[in-house]
Amino acid sequence: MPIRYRTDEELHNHISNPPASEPLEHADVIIAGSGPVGMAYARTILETCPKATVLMLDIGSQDSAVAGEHHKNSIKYQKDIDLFVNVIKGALQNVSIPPADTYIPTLVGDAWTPPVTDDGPGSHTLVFQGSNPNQIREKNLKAAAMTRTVGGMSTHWTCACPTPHPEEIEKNPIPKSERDKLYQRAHVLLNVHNDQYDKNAQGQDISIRHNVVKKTLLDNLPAKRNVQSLPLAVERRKDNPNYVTWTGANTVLGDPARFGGRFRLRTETRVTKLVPNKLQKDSIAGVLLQDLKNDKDVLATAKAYIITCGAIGTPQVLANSGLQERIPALGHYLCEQSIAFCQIVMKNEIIDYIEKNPAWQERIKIHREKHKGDPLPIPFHDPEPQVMIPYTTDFPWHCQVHRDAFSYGDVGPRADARVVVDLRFFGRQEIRKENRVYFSGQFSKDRDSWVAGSTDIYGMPQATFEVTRSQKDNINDQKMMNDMCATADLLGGYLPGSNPQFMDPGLALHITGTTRIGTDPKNSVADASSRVHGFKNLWVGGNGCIPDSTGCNPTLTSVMIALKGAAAVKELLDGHSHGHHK
Ligand code: KBG
Repeated sequence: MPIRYRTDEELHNHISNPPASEPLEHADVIIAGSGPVGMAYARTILETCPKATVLMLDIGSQDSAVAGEHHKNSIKYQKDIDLFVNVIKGALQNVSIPPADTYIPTLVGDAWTPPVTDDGPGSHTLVFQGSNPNQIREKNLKAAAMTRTVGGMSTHWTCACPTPHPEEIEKNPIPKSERDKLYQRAHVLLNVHNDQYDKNAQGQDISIRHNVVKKTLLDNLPAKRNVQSLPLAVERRKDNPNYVTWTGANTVLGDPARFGGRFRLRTETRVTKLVPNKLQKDSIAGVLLQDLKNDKDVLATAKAYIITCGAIGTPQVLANSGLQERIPALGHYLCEQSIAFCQIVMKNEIIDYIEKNPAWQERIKIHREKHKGDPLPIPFHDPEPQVMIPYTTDFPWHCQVHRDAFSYGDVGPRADARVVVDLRFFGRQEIRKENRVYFSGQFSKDRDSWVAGSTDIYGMPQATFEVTRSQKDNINDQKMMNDMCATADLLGGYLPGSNPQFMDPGLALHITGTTRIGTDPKNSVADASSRVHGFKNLWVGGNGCIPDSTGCNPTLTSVMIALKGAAAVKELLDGHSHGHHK
């Protein structure tokens, strides 16, 4: 029989007097979530507190030999980037799916069909497991999704790590001088480079396509657009420069063996709820986990608790811990980026330029000797373009002109993939309190079931979005779309099926604000060190901590914020004598 804790009383009693048959798990620090942010916390704490122990929990399984590695490091995907689209599709689980229209007018005979009621339109929709009856379609972030695996989204992310423009970071409470140092460290932990597609040590161009796309944009756009290589968490392999090593959560942690047994990872373990201390209101006493493999509840204790389960998972754990009332900003001030997307087939003019460029003749010759009759002067293993047009005050959006395998945008047999370039432009969203995610449901009194709300397929309270774009957002989006089309026109013609379009809301997977840091507990969840307001031993981490609306990708900034948080955790541990289990 799986163990179930029925009352708060029982949870507290167990924490203070654990029965011999059910010992507590213990570590100095418990980290929920094993993405790059969780790993930045783990590494900093383990390196700066030489005796501290860390227990990391993840709801997902470990899906690669090295915990948290980027799956795109497989040669298979580096040879055929389109295949990776399927990996991402398989990894993402949607957050909020409204019930589908399940009325089938052509169903014949005596087959069961939902009863027709007088409850008005939509009354005969079925609520499937995993669908959310409360979700209003018009306010949904339809494509918002989670990746539940060790390493989280870092197992398939694009690795783009631009530094935000000052307008994209004006609400961040960490002083600029301190931020600059933290960013430097974040660059190191994520192994960020912006030259891995430009020139090698011998001064030769690494990628023909990258260099030609970058040159075309530099030649045709005004200097103030600041066209440059996209900073990426990636490094070209020394043993074979045709391939690269993409950063995953493992890169951020480094080899865990160097910490001896001080770092433990528990997989397929749900962080159900934090248990606040009954007497000391500013302290967490323990955390209730569920081992998903056997459905058993487990209690764990630590000196510090860090929740880094993503911008939806983190507020979900806090809400399920009954903390919503104590943290009114939880889930609010949500921002997500719009995406304008298209793919182009490069112009003849550009292909002619490649054909005639003296610097590339040798490579083209070798390629054509091997592949007689290939009309394209581009070797098959030529790396993809990775170019950025950064956010500026006059063009307040972030632009990636690259080739990226995401859950969409594969080329398949439609064209030769070597001549296709993707354009993705990311627009900001005005920061408004009413844009939010909220969580429904609570345990019944005997903790056997959920009442007054539905749960997600992991048994946690269902997330529901209430997000709309303001008129200001819409006007900005329209300008951004026009800018993307003008940029695309410099490079080529639209690939049929990938004409300019806005993607489903939520697809950027860049939700921010849901656990934002700040100084005022009325409009933020945690302080500048990511310590939750009103608690001395509880931290939050991840994109939800970003208090600004950004166009650029958030991971670098989230790691930067986490590094300050980790220093505060160290301070707390230094106040205790850590390393000794209770
Ligand atoms: O192109 C990527 C982009 O770099 C990113 O960070 C976002 O999550 O997804 C895009 C693809 O949709």
